[in-house]
Amino acid sequence: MIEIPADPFVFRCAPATLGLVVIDMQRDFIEPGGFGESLGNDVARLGAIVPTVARLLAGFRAAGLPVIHTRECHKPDLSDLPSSKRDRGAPSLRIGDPGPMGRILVAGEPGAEIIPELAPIAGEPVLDKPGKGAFCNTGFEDLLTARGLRHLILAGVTTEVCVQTTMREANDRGFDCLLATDATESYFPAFKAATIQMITAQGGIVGWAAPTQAILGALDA
Ligand code: TIU
Repeated sequence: MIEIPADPFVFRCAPATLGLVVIDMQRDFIEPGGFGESLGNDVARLGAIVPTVARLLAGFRAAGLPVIHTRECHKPDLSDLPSSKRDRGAPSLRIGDPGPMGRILVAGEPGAEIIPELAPIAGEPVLDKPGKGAFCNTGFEDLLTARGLRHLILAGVTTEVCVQTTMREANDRGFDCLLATDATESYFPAFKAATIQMITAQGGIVGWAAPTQAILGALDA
């Protein structure tokens, strides 16, 4: 049994049902010149968690536990991009436009790739998702179920957008989820803090939260 000291109480599961989901650690969000910056964000904050996400990944790999990566991106013909998502607001670049790292958030373009420091290894699924959450128009639930996974550790960016949306979607589908608090980040510090609070409030209404060291310590034990 794996027991992770967590907020609001211990997160307990059998190793066979536990997986790590790393959300959208893509160049478009983390490196200058990509989608995140085009939305007016300071992307430097997100790069700071890369070593911590790498430690979490290494711990799961060393324990022989499954890792799943996601990427927010769209088909080159943009047939999976609702106009509501493309046309929102007045960004300097829209999804599908040519940018410094290829077409913004389009599958196969350099900007849509996971940053090299956190590259998936052989056997780790990489799920392309057109939404903020990982369950919208993907086979994510089937992928998890086929592997017998019921307990998920979530990491990645951004905390209140794709990570929180995925965590809420998973929670509603019966998965127990724990957010790795130092392996996730937001362009807005207050939003990250609020997300952790709203997830763990009310007895863990959405799930659990714990730092990477607590997770790795439980995997080692
Ligand atoms: N991956 C993800 O969170 N997509 C976003 O667009 N996040 C923002 O915070 N903009």
